[in-house]
Amino acid sequence: MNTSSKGKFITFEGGEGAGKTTQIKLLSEKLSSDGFDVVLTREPGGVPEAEKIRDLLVHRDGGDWDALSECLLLFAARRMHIENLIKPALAQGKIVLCDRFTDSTIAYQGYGHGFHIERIREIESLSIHSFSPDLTFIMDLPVEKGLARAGRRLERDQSGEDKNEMRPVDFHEALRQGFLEIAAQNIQRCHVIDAMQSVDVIANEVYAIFTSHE
Ligand code: T5A
Repeated sequence: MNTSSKGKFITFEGGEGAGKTTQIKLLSEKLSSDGFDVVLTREPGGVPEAEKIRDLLVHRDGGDWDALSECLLLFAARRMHIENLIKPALAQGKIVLCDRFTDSTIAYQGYGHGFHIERIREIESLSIHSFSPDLTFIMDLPVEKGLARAGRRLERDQSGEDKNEMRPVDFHEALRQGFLEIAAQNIQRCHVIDAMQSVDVIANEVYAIFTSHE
């Protein structure tokens, strides 16, 4: 838990095409116009060292990694991100908005790929001392809707990233279940958002939850 800082650490989570990127940008704009100092970042990535690891994992630049290696790489990237960007920003009283964090590792590597969750928690404890967000939005929608949205977006931007959206529907159902279980286990921190609503309705709900947490 982020207990030692003046700022606020807020994460957005969910399956493919859930609308995290859309909402994180809207919240960032709103908070900036309210006068907050906002840092927008993402995982895996956020700092140069971690962006290199993103290339390895998301673009599959250099081949495939087994489950333990993948987890170690994700937490190596996360540790650099926390130490070099997140903690310094929080110490300066900034609001850090992050697209994905440890909940994604639990959902994707744990629930999705079947790697032991207790093992992931051990690596989390060792590498980042279980540093966690103050507030998390979990964007939830039916799997087929998210994949349809992500597919349309991919056709438009041709990002070339190796997307988990290519995986079978069962994988995405397990992810969705995983995120909902994480939310149920962390009711103070996590807020499940119905991502089938319009962009504006979701943005208002997210902002209202943010202000009620201040
Ligand atoms: N990963 C990551 C792991 O396996 N383990 C980990 O620990 C971590 C941190 C990273 C990949 O790495 C994996 C998970 C991922 O596979 P990413 O960069 O986070 O990937 O990208 P994705 O999760 O694939 O994110 P997407 O960009 O696909 O989805 P978003 O950001 O949730 O959705 P967004 O905002 O881009 O929206 C998708 C489309 O839907 C539209 C948008 O305009 C866009 O076209 N849209 C809506 N349409 C209708 N109504 C709404 N309310 C809408 N909101 C958005």
